[in-house]
Amino acid sequence: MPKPYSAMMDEINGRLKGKVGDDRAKEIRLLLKEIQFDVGDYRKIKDKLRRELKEIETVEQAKKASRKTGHTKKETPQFVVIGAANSGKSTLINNLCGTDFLVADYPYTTTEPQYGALKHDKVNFQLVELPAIYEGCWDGDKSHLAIIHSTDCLLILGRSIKDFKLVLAELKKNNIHVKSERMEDGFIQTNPRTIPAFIVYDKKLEVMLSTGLKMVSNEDLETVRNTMVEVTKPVRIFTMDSFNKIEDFPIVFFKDQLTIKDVTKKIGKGKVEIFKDAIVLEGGSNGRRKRVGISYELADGDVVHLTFNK
Ligand SMILES: Nc1nc2c(ncn2[C@@H]2O[C@H](COP(=O)(O)OP(=O)(O)O)[C@@H](O)[C@H]2O)c(=O)[nH]1
Ligand SMILES: [Mg+2]
Repeated sequence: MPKPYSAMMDEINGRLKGKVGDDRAKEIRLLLKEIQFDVGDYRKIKDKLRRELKEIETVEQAKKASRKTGHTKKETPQFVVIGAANSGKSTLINNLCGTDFLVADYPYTTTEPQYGALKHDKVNFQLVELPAIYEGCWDGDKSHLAIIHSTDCLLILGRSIKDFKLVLAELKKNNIHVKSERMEDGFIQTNPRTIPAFIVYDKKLEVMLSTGLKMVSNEDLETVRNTMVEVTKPVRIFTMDSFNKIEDFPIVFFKDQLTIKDVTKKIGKGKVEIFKDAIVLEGGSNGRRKRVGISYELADGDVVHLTFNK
């Protein structure tokens, strides 16, 4: 005799309680096998379980894929902008990127992620607005959580301490930790996930938070842009031709201990094998000029000219 709907939901909720990630997926697969009927209420329950399973699989796949990549080669760090409803996410992105997202007085205006781009200090950034965060917002649908998992940085917005507490609690609940700047090696995707982040607050915020994260007022857009640079710590390397002409746009790296070898690799496949030597202008066009080898360590703003054998 099949169980009634409510009894079945109780059993399912009991069995899934406290289970997350792969464990939860495993239990759902078991449940799907065990529930033999696939009509009426059973169909509804199974569809719900199938949907959730798919969402969990999406997140887990994103996690695994990002773990495999290790060092990212990207030149455009992505900031996901998160915050409670009406915390000014769309307004901030519009102001920073010159986009035209819908800004509205009523909450939950943004139901799909929205994208914007900006360039500051010769670094490109991508901004993504996620729909408003509320308590338990990622308990069911995991697709937005997957976006957070695979992003490089977070920009956390709020108008009150309550807003921030909510966002920080939801992140914590979902095993996402925040830190004040990127990892030494770039935007490495760790497990559990630690993401560089900073906070943008409304000037009316009465007290400060002690999160260890940088905090910037939403009225000070220039500082918001500068903080995006500080958090991601770009190493901008300018190349120079044989006539001492320096390129306007740098090659941008996001890792510490960058060497001439990294730049050589970036310039082309097989270039490391034919590398001869390099001229470096330390810190820019007026910097000290020196001839260096392939393992020479570069710093932000250095100018290089590479020479190859052949
Ligand atoms: N007081 C105040 N209102 C703001 C600020 N930023 C946006 N708003 C207003 O708050 C409402 C929601 O803004 P919106 O950018 O759509 O917030 P979102 O839901 O987080 O994307 C709109 O009426 C905005 O005009 C701010 O910094 N301070
Ligand atoms: Mg919005």
